Amino acid sequence: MQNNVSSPQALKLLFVSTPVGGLGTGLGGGVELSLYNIAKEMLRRGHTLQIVAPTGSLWNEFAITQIPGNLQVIAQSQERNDPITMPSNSLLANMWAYARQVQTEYDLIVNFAYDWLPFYLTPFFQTPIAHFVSMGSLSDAIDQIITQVSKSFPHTIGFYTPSQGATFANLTTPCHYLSSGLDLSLYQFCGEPRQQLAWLGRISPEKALEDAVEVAVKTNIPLKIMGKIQDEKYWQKICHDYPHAPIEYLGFLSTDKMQSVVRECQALLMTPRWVEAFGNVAIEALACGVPVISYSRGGPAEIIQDGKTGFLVEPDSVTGLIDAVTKLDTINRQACRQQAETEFSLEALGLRFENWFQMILDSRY
Ligand code: HBI
Repeated sequence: MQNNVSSPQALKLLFVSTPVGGLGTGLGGGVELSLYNIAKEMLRRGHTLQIVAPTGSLWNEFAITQIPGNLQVIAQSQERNDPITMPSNSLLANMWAYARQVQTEYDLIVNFAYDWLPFYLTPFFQTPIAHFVSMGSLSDAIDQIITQVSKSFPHTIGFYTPSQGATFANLTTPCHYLSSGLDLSLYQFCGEPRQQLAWLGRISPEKALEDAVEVAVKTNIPLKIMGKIQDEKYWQKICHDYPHAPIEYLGFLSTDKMQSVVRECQALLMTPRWVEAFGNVAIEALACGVPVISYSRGGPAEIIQDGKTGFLVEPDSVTGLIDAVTKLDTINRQACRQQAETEFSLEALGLRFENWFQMILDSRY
């Protein structure tokens, strides 16, 4: 008997990763964490999964097909109307050539790359492709191809947040907002912080680490910095400009080591110069009971409950950040952990992705 509600049957999923770095190197930023958590939750829910990722990927919990080739230039470093560039022996092209070869073994392919090619290839594939878009609009050529795919393949475009989706001006068809989620058991609550602040993320100009360093200088509160140095010159400039800042760079740490530092901080500072698509680091902090002080821009503005689990500050205002730091004792750290449990559990994330995947498969016929 045909049941009229499409119960989510077990899917054979192929995840194709970002071409900017191996999984586990930190070069993929928030989308690495998202891919990890979604993969873990899909397996827990009984689906089967293969990941295609660059050679040099470090994860060992999943079946990963490692593909060689030259990394793609990061999209943030390009100008909006730059042409699409492809290096010789393109890793991105090699990953998608592999995906094409094996596509019939899968019910659905999920693209995690913020690159023109996978969108362009969509009509040439028999197996449907779900595109998880991990940043806001950055490039005219990528905007155009995303709009084209969203028209021809309804439901196949997914974002973290509505504010991220809104940066793509001409998107008309229904898009999906998947938010994010974490394995909360990896994050331990701390009720009594030390006198220190945290900053987490790829060290790259769009993250405006210099503003957080300025807060450390002006408040003389030590700042613990963690994340991959993506732009070495940018990092050296910050060190040169603020020689006496009370900052400590701890490197790109494992989740366990990172949370053991963050949980003891009074707050996480987020200083996005761009429209942050989500801000996975915000929910990592909340999971430890750490309030988040962020510019009111993009994903963080949809995550933080102003005055309750952190503070939203006028964008690019360092004095606004400093004012918020002085108000931290009004925040109940339990409320921060509670919000992570209510809104950002892995179960909630898995259900959102499962529904999205089912919607794509159901809308094919
Ligand atoms: N740039 N070209 C390109 N492709 C990506 O997949 C990509 C990127 N820059 C950053 C990035 N992915 C991730 O760090 C963010 O999506 C989180």
